[in-house]
Formats: sequence, C-alpha cells, structure tokens
Amino acid sequence: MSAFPEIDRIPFEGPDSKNPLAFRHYDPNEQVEGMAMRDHLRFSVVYWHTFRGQGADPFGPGTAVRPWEDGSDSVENAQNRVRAAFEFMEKLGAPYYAFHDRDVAPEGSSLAETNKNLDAVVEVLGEEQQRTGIKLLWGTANLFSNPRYVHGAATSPNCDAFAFAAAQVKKALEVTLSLGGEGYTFWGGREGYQNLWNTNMRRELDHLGQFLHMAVDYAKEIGFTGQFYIEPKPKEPTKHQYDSDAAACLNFLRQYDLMDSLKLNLETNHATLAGHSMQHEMEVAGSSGALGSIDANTGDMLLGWDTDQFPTDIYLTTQCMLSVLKFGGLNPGGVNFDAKVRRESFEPVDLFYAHIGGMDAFARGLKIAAAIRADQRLEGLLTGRYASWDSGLGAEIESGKHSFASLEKIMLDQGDAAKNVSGRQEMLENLINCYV
Ligand code: XUL
Ligand code: CO
Repeated sequence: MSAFPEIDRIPFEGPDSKNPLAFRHYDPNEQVEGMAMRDHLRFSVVYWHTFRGQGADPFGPGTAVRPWEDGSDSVENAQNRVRAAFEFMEKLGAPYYAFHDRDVAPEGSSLAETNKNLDAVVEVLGEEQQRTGIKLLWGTANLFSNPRYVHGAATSPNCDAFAFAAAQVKKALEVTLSLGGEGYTFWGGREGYQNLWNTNMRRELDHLGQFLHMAVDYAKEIGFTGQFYIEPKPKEPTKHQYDSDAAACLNFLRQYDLMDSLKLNLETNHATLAGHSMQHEMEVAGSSGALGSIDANTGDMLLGWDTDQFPTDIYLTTQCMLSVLKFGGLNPGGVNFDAKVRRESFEPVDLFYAHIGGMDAFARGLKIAAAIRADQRLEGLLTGRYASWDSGLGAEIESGKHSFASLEKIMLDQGDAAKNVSGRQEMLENLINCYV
C-alpha cells in the first residue's frame, strides 16, 4: 500500500517550472566543478523529524496527518513506517538518511527487549536500503529522551546512566555497521548542566572523554570505519551544553586526544543559538581540518529557540557551499536536513515541499558558490589583502626568521608601520550580491 499515492517521483524541470512538486535547481546529474551535484550535496533525510515529528509544541499536541501510522507503538507499525519513509525518500530522490536508534523502533521493558525490537526494524531498514539503493549517512543513539538520562548520559552523576548509554551506543554502532552507515554522530543533548551548584564539571568532562574513547575503541574492534562526528549546540535542553560550539568541541577533542577520531557535524540553528553564523562555525571547523557534515536547517530571527526550519535563504546556502567547496567537500558527510515542517503544515505533501525547497536552495547555493570561485574576484581580493606576507618581512616572519628583538629593531629603524589598506567590506558584500 502506498503512503504517498498522489505523488510521483519528483522530477527536475529547471528554473522556469511552475510545478511546486518539481526541482528547479537540483539536477543530480549536473556537473559543478567537475563533479555531479548529487555527489557534492549528498542530501539526507532525518527520520526523527520527518517520520516521528508530530508537530507537538509546549502549548498543544501533534497535528500531523500520517495515514500510514496505526497509532500504536508496536514493532509492526514501526516496520510499516520504514516502508513509508523509503517510499518518501525514493520519490524525493534523496540518496541518504539518518536516524537515532529510538526513532526507528520502540523501547521495550528491558534493554534486551529493546535491542530485539531494534533488530526487527533494522531488518526492514536493510531490505528497503537494498531495494532502493538509499544509504545511511549516519546513525546515532538517543541519549536524551528517556528519563534515565535526566541528568545526562556520559556526563551523568549516576554511573548506571553512563553504563546504560555505553550499552546503547555499542548496539547503535553495531546496527550502523550492519546497515553500511558512513558515519556515526554524537549530539550531547543533556551532556551539560542546568546548575553549577550541583555540577562537578571537570569530572563530567573526563567521563565524556572516556565515553568517546570507548566508542572509538569499539568501532575498531568491530571494524566500523565510518566517520565519527560530534555535533555542537550551546543549550536546549540544558542551560549549557559542553559541546557548545565548534571552538568548544575542538578544544574538547584536543584535550582528550580525540582529534584524529572525530570531526564536527555543524547545524545552522545550533550556530545561531551559540551567537555565531553558520559561516563562522564552518570556518572554525574547516580551519582545523574538522569539517565533517552539516545538519541543514535554519532558525527564525524573531524566535529565540531551535525552530529547525527548512533552509530557503540563498545567501545562507551560498555561504555554506562556499565553505564546503573551500574545505574540499563533505564526503563522507552530507547535507542532512535536520529540519521539521511547521505544526501548521500537517499534510504528508508538506514533507515534499519542505525538502524540495531545501534541496533547491542548496543546489542554488552550490551553483552560486561555484560561480564566485570561477570568477576569482573574491579570491583575488582576499589574496591581495594578505600580500604583505608573501615576500620581504612578512615571508621572513612566517618562516620563523624573526623574534621580538629583531622586529623591534626593524620598527625602530622604520619609525612606524606601513599604512593599512581599507577592508572594503561594503564593496565585498556588493560583489557577493552580483552572483546571488
Ligand atoms: C538536536 C539535534 C539532534 C542531532 C542528533 O538539536 O540536532 O537531532 O542532530 O542527535
Ligand atoms: Co542536528
């Protein structure tokens, strides 16, 4: 039985199309900088919002109409949902998906029963992957919803919560491996604090470091060679989350000797909650060789929380794709739509509109970014801005030939520094707008 009987495979119809169920910019086969768009963008659908989101908010229950659901929390319903999800992804033409263990299968009354439920649903995920060719971008474990994680998982003051989380991640890694997952993400929903009076921060951070090492060791043991990611977010649900932004994550990874094992999975709305732009976060991660994957969404300027909206702003997607191209691409990461339709958009077809819009926005961002790079005006201006470092004194400093004393001598002789040149911010902003 079809979950989306009225919808056919979403075609690419080009920029002039008036069909809201068609791509106007995402042509998977179009070559950009010598590579197909499909391979640059590596689009992924998230199971938790798109197939588990009901549209509930703190003021009211879910509104989503999902005819394939039977309303129960049974394994059978979960298996049917998998078939609906793959029909959706196949019709959309998304090559990847991502899930948490608890999105796909119901928890049982014990860990053993929960694992059994998961296995029963993973079997159908495997069948559907096989049938459609859709692949798993990354797997993850939900270590934040169950009340046992009320004080955190790896950073809980209760060692049993840590132990249960370890067991859960062990299983999630096995499942990710069995489905050929290309990555595994850690997002520390409750790995933070609400109140410092009851928190031993140092001990909690040590535990988190230990936990991640156990995951890396276990991956080696079972032969999982996918990329591990850590996903920064500053707050929500906790007041402060330890992996608060890209810089905090990098500091943590360096402190606990994990830089070789994890990269960052950056999410736009998390960046804005941290008081940064996505471009800033991508630059921070990329500059340390740690840009892994992106959770593509956007917040709302007038709402201060993690609204997880679908990205439609071409300026934003252009910035993202400029960074992606600059740092050598996302593979094995991707553009993962960690985004949800609004509570008011409750019909199944809205899931299509949302993803089509996001995919087209990123496709346009990619084309614009490639045009900016091909034109080389931006690059030329940037190179020019640092020209003083390319020869003479700058080159000598960069190659380590100077000290405070030798530089003092030069400046005493010279009397003052050479004049600065304008930063030309407005001119550069105008330049970018020529391509958008
Ligand atoms: C929450 C969030 C998570 C992670 C995966 O804000 O982004 O869904 O992406 O746990
Ligand atoms: Co996310």
